[in-house]
Amino acid sequence: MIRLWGRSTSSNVMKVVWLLEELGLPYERRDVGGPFGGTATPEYRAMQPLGLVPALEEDGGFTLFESNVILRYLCNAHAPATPLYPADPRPRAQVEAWMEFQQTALGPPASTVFVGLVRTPPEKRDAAAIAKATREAAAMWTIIDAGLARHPYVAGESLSLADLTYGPHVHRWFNMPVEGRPAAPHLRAWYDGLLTRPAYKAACTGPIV
Ligand SMILES: N[C@@H](CCC(=O)N[C@@H](CS)C(=O)NCC(=O)O)C(=O)O
Repeated sequence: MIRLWGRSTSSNVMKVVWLLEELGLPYERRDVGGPFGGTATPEYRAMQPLGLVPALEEDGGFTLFESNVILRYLCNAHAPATPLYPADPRPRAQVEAWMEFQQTALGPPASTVFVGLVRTPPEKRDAAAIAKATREAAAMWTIIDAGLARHPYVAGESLSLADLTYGPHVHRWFNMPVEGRPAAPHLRAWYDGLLTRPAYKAACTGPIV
């Protein structure tokens, strides 16, 4: 049995839930992190040393952390033929490059914007920090938009793990009260396409909290 530890409001949990739903793999999810707590115990830290979510656990004592690594593991272990993670080295590397871009380039400013606008009370917000992060996130989304002008999905011609890593963030980007959001027609069209996928809708488009 696959057990996913992590609250459903975490973008890093959402992407894993989306994959599990997309692949139709049986799993159970346990709420930990944020208001649920439960991530400071020695047992949890043995799975995720920083006490973050998600963590994956399987029968036999196997555990794993880092959401993008979990995505790759699930495909390798449970769906080795899935087009979401191509076997051919070149398309696989393209998928991995855009997954890395999500973690390192888009993730930090996107997180600052989200936490600032959604999880911070208005009187405590740092408007300058939010504005700066918004500009940085917009620049990263503009790069994704340019790619989506050339091919229908983030890493190429078909849906891949790369798309899954951006899915939770694009829902927030288009639905938070972001000031100065640039026009990104290809990004918008890609997001609208994702919204037609039941697995994406179920995993990534809940209330933004
Ligand atoms: N690089 C890690 C980042 C994990 C992370 O930052 N998770 C956040 C939620 S998105 C977290 O655990 N926040 C604290 C909490 O929920 O208690 C990953 O991708 O798994």
